[in-house]
Amino acid sequence: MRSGPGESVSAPLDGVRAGEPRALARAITAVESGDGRLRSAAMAAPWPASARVVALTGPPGVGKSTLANALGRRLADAGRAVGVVAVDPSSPRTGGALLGDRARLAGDDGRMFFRSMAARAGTGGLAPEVEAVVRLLALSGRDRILLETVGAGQGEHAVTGVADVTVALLAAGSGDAVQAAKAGLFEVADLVVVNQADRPGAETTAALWRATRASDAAPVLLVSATEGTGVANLAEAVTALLAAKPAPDRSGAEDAADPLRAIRLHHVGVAVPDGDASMDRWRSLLGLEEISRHRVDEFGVLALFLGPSADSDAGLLELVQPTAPGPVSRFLERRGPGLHHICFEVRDIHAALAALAARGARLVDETPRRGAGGHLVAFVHPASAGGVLLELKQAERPPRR
Ligand SMILES: Nc1nc2c(ncn2[C@@H]2O[C@H](COP(=O)(O)OP(=O)(O)OP(=O)(O)O)[C@@H](O)[C@H]2O)c(=O)[nH]1
Ligand SMILES: [Mg+2]
Repeated sequence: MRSGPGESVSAPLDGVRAGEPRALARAITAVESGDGRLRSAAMAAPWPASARVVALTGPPGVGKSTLANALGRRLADAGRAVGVVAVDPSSPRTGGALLGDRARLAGDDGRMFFRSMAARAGTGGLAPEVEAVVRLLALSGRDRILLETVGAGQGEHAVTGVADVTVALLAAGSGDAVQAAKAGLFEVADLVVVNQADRPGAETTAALWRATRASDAAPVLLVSATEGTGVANLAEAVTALLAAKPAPDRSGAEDAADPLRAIRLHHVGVAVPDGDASMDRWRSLLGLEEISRHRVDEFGVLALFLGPSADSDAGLLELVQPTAPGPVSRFLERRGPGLHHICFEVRDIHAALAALAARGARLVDETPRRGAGGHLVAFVHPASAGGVLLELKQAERPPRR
């Protein structure tokens, strides 16, 4: 934050914009390893209108990487500049498949840029790094970006916020997968692919899928990623969908120009000596429910979040109880229980901190820390905010408009 006026950020983006594969690879590595400034710069850059994103998602080992490779080559043959990013599940796996993938598929052979990246667990959505890497690929001139993610539970809807078209994969012969898939991503898929169609059971799996779904179900295609059958059909179907669907609004330019524009009150924090006792009081007073509770050792507190109901997007009340000596226990000693801080959610906490620093605000945290629930947070000193301790929290994903 105290370094010069951003040469270190714009220079790597210049290389990316020039389409240099090595500059792109370096920028991805930097973003992947937590370079928040570069990530912000990538997110702030205008999205090239011709770039479209196709998500390939499905259970581990179903053939997503193999299909991304086959589909990518098909699109490259049709004259597209293709980039593939494969998001590895964050749990380390044994057996070498993952490393094999990385080695076999990484790099740029002149026709297609392929890169896998690790994504950390527990974000409940697509990691912000992934979105930034997609943007880097777009900035580098790739106009068809294939995004491989493991669809396994909640975060999967997040992919549909980034992708123009979402393709969900099932393995041939996996009737169980059809059942499991019904509740998840397949609800939002534009296309369903039964992969490994060279194996027995593909037709049965496709029939099962059709039978479990209403008439407006996503069309199902049979594909063998290894043998290449059905890949041309898939490329055609994807291309037709891209032509038919309007691109999502990725401009973000206004918000990017001012990262404090789209802030939203997330919660009000109240310091209390005993969270549970205090919660009982708020329950009977306003009928608030417990939404979540987190022990945050970094801050020496237990945080209880209360709100009208779990699915409400109303602002929350946070009861902060000290579990160890620290700022909150000192606050209680000095002032007793009461209003402790207010927290705003921001779409890019690094950019928001930079903007606040540029406005002369006194930051308690110059770089974000992990707060309740593992979210990135940072505090601004009350001296800069009318006597109120101000918390910023990274939004899980950009607010919809
Ligand atoms: N027989 C057959 N095997 C396939 C097909 N597609 C992929 N495979 C094989 O299945 C294995 C896993 O393929 P990947 O493409 O790595 O699967 P993935 O979904 O990317 O796996 P993760 O990224 O680990 O979740 C590899 O050994 C592939 O060769 C297919 O269409 N038919
Ligand atoms: Mg893979």
